[in-house]
Amino acid sequence: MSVIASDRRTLVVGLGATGLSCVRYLSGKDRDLAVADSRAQPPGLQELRDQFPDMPIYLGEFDADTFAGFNELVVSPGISIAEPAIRHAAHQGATIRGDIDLFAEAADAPIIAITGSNGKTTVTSLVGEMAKAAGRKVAVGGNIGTPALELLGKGADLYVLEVSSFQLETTHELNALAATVLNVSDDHMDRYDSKMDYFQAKQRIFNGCKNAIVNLDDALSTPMARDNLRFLCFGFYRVNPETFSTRDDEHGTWITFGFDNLILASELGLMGSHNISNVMAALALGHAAGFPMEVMLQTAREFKGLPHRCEWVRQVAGVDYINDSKGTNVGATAAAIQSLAPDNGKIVLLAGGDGKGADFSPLVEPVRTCCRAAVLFGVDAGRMAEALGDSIAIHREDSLAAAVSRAADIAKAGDRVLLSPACASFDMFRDYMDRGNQFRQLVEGL
Ligand code: UMA
Ligand code: ADP
Repeated sequence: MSVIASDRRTLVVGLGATGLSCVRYLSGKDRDLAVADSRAQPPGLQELRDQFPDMPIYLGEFDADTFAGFNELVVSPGISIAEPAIRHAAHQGATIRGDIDLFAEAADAPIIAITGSNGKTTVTSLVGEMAKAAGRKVAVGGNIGTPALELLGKGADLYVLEVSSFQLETTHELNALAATVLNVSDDHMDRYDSKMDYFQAKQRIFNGCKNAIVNLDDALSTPMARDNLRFLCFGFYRVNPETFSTRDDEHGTWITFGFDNLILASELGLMGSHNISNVMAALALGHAAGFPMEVMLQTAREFKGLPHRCEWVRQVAGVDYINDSKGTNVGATAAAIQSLAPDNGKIVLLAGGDGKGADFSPLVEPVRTCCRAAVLFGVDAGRMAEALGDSIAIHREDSLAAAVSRAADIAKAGDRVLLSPACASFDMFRDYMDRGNQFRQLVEGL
């Protein structure tokens, strides 16, 4: 072993998809490598043993002395850097990094980066489609699914990354061509001490960025440091130069750029006002990357959205059933309710699960004005019922099946039954997709 190698002792912390991608990327680089995971049987264990039989692996509770033996920790997003063993190693002088940090250092093409409490996956997918339509060799990944490091070395001329606040905690300089914080509302409050910590993690997306895409409707999306940054803005009803916005006329609501009308909201493949905001963000990101406007607009016409996001399932007895299982925080559910409420008081909301420590009070107003009733389930149903108070009729059920059947009894023709839980699913389901799929099956069976 060379002197240089023994001087660079790197511990990859976490053996899920990210951890494995980091090991693959770092192996063969000049350093000693080991892996730790607090679980006895992490998902990537067999693959690691097959591909790297000699790699030291530390399983079970993190040990501060073991961690302090490394001078670089590459921490997976599922693990907080506030873990005592990680803090201890940092105090001993270890560098704390993450996969996005490694990616940024190695990226050989411009990066478009998207974070925010809600809309990340929709905007990331839409920008990816716009890039393809513009003839770019685009690689799309990050929090959306494929770990960023697995995008490298495949000849991409553009990277589009969805980045979570967890990933940003360990990212130093992303150096994005264009980056955005779409919006900030409470999420992951079980991981952060305060909303300020969550906000500060998201702000790191702008480190080294050239074009900041700013949501004028959410002050928390504005970069705190402005040096050498070009601003491109989006927001409702703020027609201005260098701004994607909206205006109404006799034809309906237009999306505009500067003083020009671009496309009617009714032409978009996506539904709901929150998706108009997502389309404006995608247009701004694509514009910063030089995509032709007409190509982007055609993509926005054709892009129909993703499953489990305000997805229409079926109409039964004049009632529409909508699957928004990916509505996993209060901001998402508030947006879904408001976007889908053509007539006030005609939504029967199905909500609940693990609220991740969030304050549910921002739901009170949309629920009061837009919903006929709420049917609640899951571990935080009681806390949510307490927050909603007597704003509308509230029912509690022990299972999703009972909740769907109760909602079917309550809803009248012309209503919409909306599953938008404002909570994580892990208390009752494998993940949000499992929850959405079970909802679909229950609705098919009505
Ligand atoms: N874990 C342990 N001990 C460990 C390591 C992990 O208990 O030592 C647990 C974590 O607490 C977490 C789970 O294992 O519950 C997975 O953590 P991980 O860091 O190994 O996750 P990966 O499999 O690498 O997947 C991660 C993202 N997951 C998380 O941030 C929790 C994936 O986003 C992402 O697609 C993937 O990297 C590729 O970039 C998922 C997600 O839920 C979809 N993201 C959150 C969200 O969107 O709200 C942030
Ligand atoms: P993310 O990847 O950030 O979770 P998604 O695009 O998957 O975002 O959308 C998840 C949910 O968030 C949607 O089902 C919808 O309820 C809500 N949502 C989407 N876009 C927005 C937005 N711009 N503002 C508020 N809520 C949104």
